[in-house]
Amino acid sequence: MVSALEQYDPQIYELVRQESARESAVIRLIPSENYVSRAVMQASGSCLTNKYAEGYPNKRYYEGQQVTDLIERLAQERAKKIFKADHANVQPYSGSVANLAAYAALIEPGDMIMGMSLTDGGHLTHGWNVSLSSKFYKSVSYPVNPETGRLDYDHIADMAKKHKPKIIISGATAYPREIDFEKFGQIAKDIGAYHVSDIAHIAGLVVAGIHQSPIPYADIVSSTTHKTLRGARGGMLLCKAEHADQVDRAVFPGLQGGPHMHTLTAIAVALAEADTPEFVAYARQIVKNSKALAWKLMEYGFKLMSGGTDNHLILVDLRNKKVGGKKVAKALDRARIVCNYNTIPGDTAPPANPSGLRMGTPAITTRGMKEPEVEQIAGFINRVIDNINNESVIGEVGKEVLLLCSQFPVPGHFIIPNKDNLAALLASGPMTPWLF
Ligand code: DSN
Repeated sequence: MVSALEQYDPQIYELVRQESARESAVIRLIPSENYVSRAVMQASGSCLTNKYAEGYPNKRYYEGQQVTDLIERLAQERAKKIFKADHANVQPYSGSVANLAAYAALIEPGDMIMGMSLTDGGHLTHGWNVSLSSKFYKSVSYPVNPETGRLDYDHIADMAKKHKPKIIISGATAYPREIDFEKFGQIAKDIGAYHVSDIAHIAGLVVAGIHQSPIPYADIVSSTTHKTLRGARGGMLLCKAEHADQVDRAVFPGLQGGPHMHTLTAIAVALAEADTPEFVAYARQIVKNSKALAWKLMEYGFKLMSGGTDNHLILVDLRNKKVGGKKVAKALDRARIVCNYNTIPGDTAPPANPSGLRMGTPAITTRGMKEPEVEQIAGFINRVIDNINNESVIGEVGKEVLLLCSQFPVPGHFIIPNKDNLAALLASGPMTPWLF
């Protein structure tokens, strides 16, 4: 595949090569990113990209589905097995579409939904005001407790009784603590609402039994397939048998046309990978690494939202460091440490330059890094922030990051910093670590 790409489109080939090198030569701390296996990549780049398969197995609108039906059934069965769900729809193009399909399956436009505030850690599609989810539906957002940084279930219950939403959404994109899905289920039940749970971030931890599963307590569970779950990028819906037809109709023909069969095929591969003891060990290590990162950063004087983490991510409050999140994220990027700036609960700074940094450990765990490497990374982060205006220190940290990366190859990538190219890499400028 690579040589064909090189032959027919050398420009794009070179850019793919550079991205591969970049991914190998940085510490990837964006909690929603990961590295898929070579098998997942191979399935994603396969001939399944050629096939239209509108509909569902045995109910398609195009012929030639002898193979696609088998693949989709496998993906469905694998998803049902690892999540212990009655029904799985593996067609959503993304988590955002999956969330909209979950709402469309259960309520009518104009009804009310209630999800976590985006600035406190929710997602755009949980009813945030710039998202279509707040235009199709009325929406109200619940905050985290500003003192503890944690979900306040009594307050959420009070809000539910006051606003009477038709759907209560649990789940987050920047919440470092375990979510009590049973409580959410009860809050929804008490007001006769549906409970939709979005486990996009923590799906891999749920599969591994490290985070409580919402399956027994939610009407529909929505997820992405790529974050901790480590598959190709896509979405998925899991639900009780009673909602299966509505869910399927909401995805197709409600919101989508033909599923992206190459992605669906790659997701099937990842679901099999997730059904192994190695995956459980990986998921456990994600949390150990996240806790190690939290503790070490706190030792360096960093303030963490909620004072720590139970899952794969941490949210750093930079206000005591007197520097904005954007400046820090960009300096860390120059030191080859990639994370994202993020709002923190109660942030008075604008979302384009908020007071927080979000960091997570799925990708470095996939590379095989453990607590000693995480402590080293925390040291790098501390040095960069202490020397935020000193490009020479930032460059030095970048070189040390590269040395660390050279010991932990990225699965599925054809370029890594290694003993043959490391000297040349270290000699290259701090801003161009991947141009080799
Ligand atoms: N964009 C994802 C994240 O980074 O958390 C959420 O969809």
